[in-house]
Amino acid sequence: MQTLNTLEEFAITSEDFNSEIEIGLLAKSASISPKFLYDPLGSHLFTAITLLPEYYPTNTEKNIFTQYQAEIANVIGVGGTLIDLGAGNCQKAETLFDSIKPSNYLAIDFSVEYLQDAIKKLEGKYPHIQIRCIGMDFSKRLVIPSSVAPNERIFFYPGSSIGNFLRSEALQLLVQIKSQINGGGLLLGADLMKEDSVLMAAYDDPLKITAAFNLNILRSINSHLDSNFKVSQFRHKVQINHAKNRVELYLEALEDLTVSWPGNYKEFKRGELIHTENSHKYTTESIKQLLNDAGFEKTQIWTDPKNYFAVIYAQ
Ligand code: AVJ
Repeated sequence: MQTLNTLEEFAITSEDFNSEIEIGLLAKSASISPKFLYDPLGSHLFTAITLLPEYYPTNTEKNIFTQYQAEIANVIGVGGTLIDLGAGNCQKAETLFDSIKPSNYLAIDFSVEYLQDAIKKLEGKYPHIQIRCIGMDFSKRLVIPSSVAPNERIFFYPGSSIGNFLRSEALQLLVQIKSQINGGGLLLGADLMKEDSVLMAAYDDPLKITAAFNLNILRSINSHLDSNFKVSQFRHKVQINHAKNRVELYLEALEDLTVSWPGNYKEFKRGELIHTENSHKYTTESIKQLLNDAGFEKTQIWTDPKNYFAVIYAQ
């Protein structure tokens, strides 16, 4: 295996994150970036979420890929470099290997240990594909190493992870993707607006897997910052923000408490919230508009019968 993640210029350094985490915690309305959900345990908990019957995005997207596999493969073409943004366990990309026959596969994820385990399993199975991985926080800046084949690039950004970003941030990421596709395209998953009951069940599931996933961010922060968050002092809270077309995840303090870490501390009052995630929901029009604004001129869109989720190929 050739791994790129040891290249210094792309290495994730914990120092970079500590100031970002501190700024978020010390703000009047505290927040933690959702990327910190994906520590080794968090990545496993997210995979568990995708197996929940209530979490419709994964299954719905999978059904769209299955139903329109031939059509999708036809517009993408074969032999390109598949670049997987937020590859996780690489399972979604693997389902495309047979139809779009990539020559190269580059898996990128914030959770690099989890990614490396997944990559090891893939290598033996697909000896004809050059498989590489890189640990990267592309939420701020996406730069594909120049050593990656300069042929057509197919960026793969499934699952509606784009929904974690504010419109301006999403636009910035899409512009960066567009400038690096070399005549290829972007295969994107986007979650669509739907009734509250479906959203609430998906983000506040009865097995409490999503609650565990959200609360685990405190442990992830403890390991980065050497802070002393106690998971038992918080609860998972979900709000639907209709004005902003998004599901919002929070952690609510169950009592007055103080969290400290080397050099600083933060007091939380009972009921005070830490914002941990936005999950924006789109319409087929709003996602097309976003892509057009980022410079993608051509978009093709596939949805499911309930209009829960959209898969788009943008060029
Ligand atoms: C991985 C960002 C697409 O927003 O649905 C799942 C993350 N958070 N349950 C989403 C998530 C709570 C997920 N994304």
